[in-house]
Amino acid sequence: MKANGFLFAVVVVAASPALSIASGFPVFQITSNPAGQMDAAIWGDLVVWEDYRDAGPAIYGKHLSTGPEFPISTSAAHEGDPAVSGSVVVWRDSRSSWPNIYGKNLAGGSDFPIATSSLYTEKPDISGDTVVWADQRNANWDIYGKDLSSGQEFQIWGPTDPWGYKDQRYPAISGNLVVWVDYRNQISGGPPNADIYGKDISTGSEFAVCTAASYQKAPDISGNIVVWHDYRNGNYDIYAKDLSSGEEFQVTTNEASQYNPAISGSIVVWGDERNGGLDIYGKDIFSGAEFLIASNAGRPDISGNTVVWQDNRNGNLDIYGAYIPEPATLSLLAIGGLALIRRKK
Ligand SMILES: [Ca+2]
Ligand SMILES: [Ca+2]
Ligand SMILES: [Ca+2]
Ligand SMILES: [Ca+2]
Repeated sequence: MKANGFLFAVVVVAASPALSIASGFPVFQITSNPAGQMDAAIWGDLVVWEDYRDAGPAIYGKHLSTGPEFPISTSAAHEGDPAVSGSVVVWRDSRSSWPNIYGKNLAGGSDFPIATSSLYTEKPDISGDTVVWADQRNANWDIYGKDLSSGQEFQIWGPTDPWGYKDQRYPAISGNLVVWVDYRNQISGGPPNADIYGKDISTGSEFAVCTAASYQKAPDISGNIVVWHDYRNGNYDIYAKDLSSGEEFQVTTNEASQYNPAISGSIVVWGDERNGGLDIYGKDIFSGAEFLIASNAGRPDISGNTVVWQDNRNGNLDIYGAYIPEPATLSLLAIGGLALIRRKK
């Protein structure tokens, strides 16, 4: 069903670029503190973010269904870049001088260290019990992981792998599939190049996701679908690949920049400069419906049909959210929009 739906979506996208909904959706405010709240991540109804209300940037969170906001980690050091899966929140933490990876299970217990490399670590992501991050312990960037249930740390791509001595960064994980930005094909003195590679950590098999010319960066993954931003056209667009079929397709074609995508199920969201400033757009890759979510906003994340982002409408950064209508409703809205366009001719 998924493969069929996906092929259908590709046909619709290719044939009907006019499918768009420009009105946006009703949004709701998640934080109101006058300090800055940014870099939100969401899993289910749990939203977490980096928060500047305390002396040192901290991690706060909120259950959308119950509220209110609550502190998660508030050491005097800098905590940032959170990710969440289930009740476990992970983040980058500078309490022991170098930025390390810490976590907390909101179901009980206090902060615990996950990675304490003696050099930089960054960009944690989590799916179930598995945490992944980028790690400079080998004097270049590699990808490491840890099974929180066993406490076992493992190398996902590192110095003993082909091209492991070059940089691998910005991992994302969904189930057993880890994807990352890989500089193995960057030729010294050659044109800028970064690619997306991945690994199934249950089988150990590695695979290329995209090795097109120029930059492919900022991957995210949901199920078998990987999204990233891509500079092959001379401006940033969002691309995607279905790892089960091997089919790659272009999500955005607008000549302005679209970047930093996040995906959940069939919904992709991203930052978009087509209107001059930075807005958040989304697309249901099954129906092909593309829609404006919020203006003057950035860094979206999505779980199910709930999108969250950082928003400067109050003169300081707050976290806002919106619920994306069901794909069937989106399709009807998009078809209605297309009918209106046709009537004007
Ligand atoms: Ca490396
Ligand atoms: Ca490339
Ligand atoms: Ca573009
Ligand atoms: Ca604020």
